[in-house]
Amino acid sequence: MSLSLFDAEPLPPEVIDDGVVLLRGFAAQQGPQWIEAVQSIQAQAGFRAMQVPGGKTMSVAISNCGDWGWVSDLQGYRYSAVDPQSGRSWPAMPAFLRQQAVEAAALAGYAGFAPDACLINRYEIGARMGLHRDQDEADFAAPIVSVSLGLPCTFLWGGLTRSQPARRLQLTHGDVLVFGGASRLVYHGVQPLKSGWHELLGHERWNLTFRMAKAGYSVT
Ligand code: MD6
Ligand code: FE
Repeated sequence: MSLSLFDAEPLPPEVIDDGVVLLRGFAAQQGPQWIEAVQSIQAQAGFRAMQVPGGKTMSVAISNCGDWGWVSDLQGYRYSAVDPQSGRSWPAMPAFLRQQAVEAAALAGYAGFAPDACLINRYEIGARMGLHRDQDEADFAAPIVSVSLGLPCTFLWGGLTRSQPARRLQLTHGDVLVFGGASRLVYHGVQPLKSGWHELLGHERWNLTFRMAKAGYSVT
């Protein structure tokens, strides 16, 4: 029997590392709703290339929703309450996205996750993300919930130091990686997107990362 995109069952949680859980297929059944939500955000705050402090331009295009959005320019990285392109607040986080992210976090053992930011990355063929760690958030006790849509990618899962060898992890449409605990500051990245075609997103991969940018995390 072959399963299509729309009837794929989510698989049991898989522990990747200390504090890191992969929920394969969590978002697959509702893929079209995820995509619709991102398109509505995109209509208000379009994907754009960002410069890194060194002066280069990222190959991944970025947008945000929620109270805070991650931005990068020659001055550095930070969370901003306004979209520097429009001067307006970022689009509100759609309730569907928030609910799904909170549910995924809870399934992974992180009750009380309350995201105030969602960074959205768009990869075209060849786009990549170098090894980095996410350290611009206020409280590293809070996990990050990462959702992959569209074309598959090879995700690099390193260690707490940059020089530690990285494992390769395939992330495909609908996979959700919940990333926290002792591994919250692990180095990670994405290899150049290989050419391919996805029935919902064509030549693209989208990644959404839900974060607690400014809020403190408590499990109550
Ligand atoms: C991506 N993700 O999957 C890039 N960061 O395209 C990340 O950089 C990331 O997936 C923090 C936590 C989870 C992630
Ligand atoms: Fe990251």
